[in-house]
Amino acid sequence: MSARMHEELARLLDEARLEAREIPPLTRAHPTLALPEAYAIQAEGIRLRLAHGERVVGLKMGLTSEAKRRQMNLDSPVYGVLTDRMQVPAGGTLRLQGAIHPKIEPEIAFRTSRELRGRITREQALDACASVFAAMEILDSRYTDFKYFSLPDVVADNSSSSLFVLGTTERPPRELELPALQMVMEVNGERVQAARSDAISGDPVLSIVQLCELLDQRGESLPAGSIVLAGAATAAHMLRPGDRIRLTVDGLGDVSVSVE
Ligand code: OOG
Repeated sequence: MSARMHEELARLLDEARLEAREIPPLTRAHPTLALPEAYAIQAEGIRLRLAHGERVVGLKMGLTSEAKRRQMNLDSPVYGVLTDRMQVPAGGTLRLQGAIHPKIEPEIAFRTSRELRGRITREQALDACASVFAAMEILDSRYTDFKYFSLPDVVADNSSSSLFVLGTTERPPRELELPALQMVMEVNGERVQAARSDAISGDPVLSIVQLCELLDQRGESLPAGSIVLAGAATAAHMLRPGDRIRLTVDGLGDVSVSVE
């Protein structure tokens, strides 16, 4: 597939996002689309957003839990890119208008304080993380019904990234027992999803180790100062207007958003 085709497919996805319109998965018309090409389309899509004044602030991992892999029927972790315009303030409001079929997921996020590259250990990842937060990611897929897509489709679509919210409690990761944090997500006061944080990659910090390996395959590193979403601990929950969603994580307080 030519660089020109990467650009064309990235534009198709970006227009679908901006117009809140579904399109068929790319692999319908391009059944041989491979993962490296899908990451090239994703990178092209990010370039389009940067051209509109957005700034990269970090990366998200996806499909790092068994619950999510089962929900989406996809089998290996993927990453996507986060920009400043995707961040919703804690306690803020998100508008469903402009979204296609948004869902929300409970996550753990990190902020790095130094660059990470290639094969790293859990200890090296921890050394490079200044803080850990409770977080929620709002996914939206540009594909029909948020279904029937393959791994290359979802990667090309920036791994279904849409918005994210970080909690206001920030802790050094070594102060917590990272794989043993209870996470509870409530909608309008009713508990809808709960899991222990080891649902995420066995230990959320291992999502950073996996992310560095995926980036390395593309000759890239994880820059200092990145926000990293470690991936959802549970299946995603569909959003409806009027919902108030609150995630509580042991030692990391709570974070909420309202839907309008
Ligand atoms: C793919 C992205 C999944 C996660 O945290 O597992 C994801 C999808 O579900 O559309 O972000």
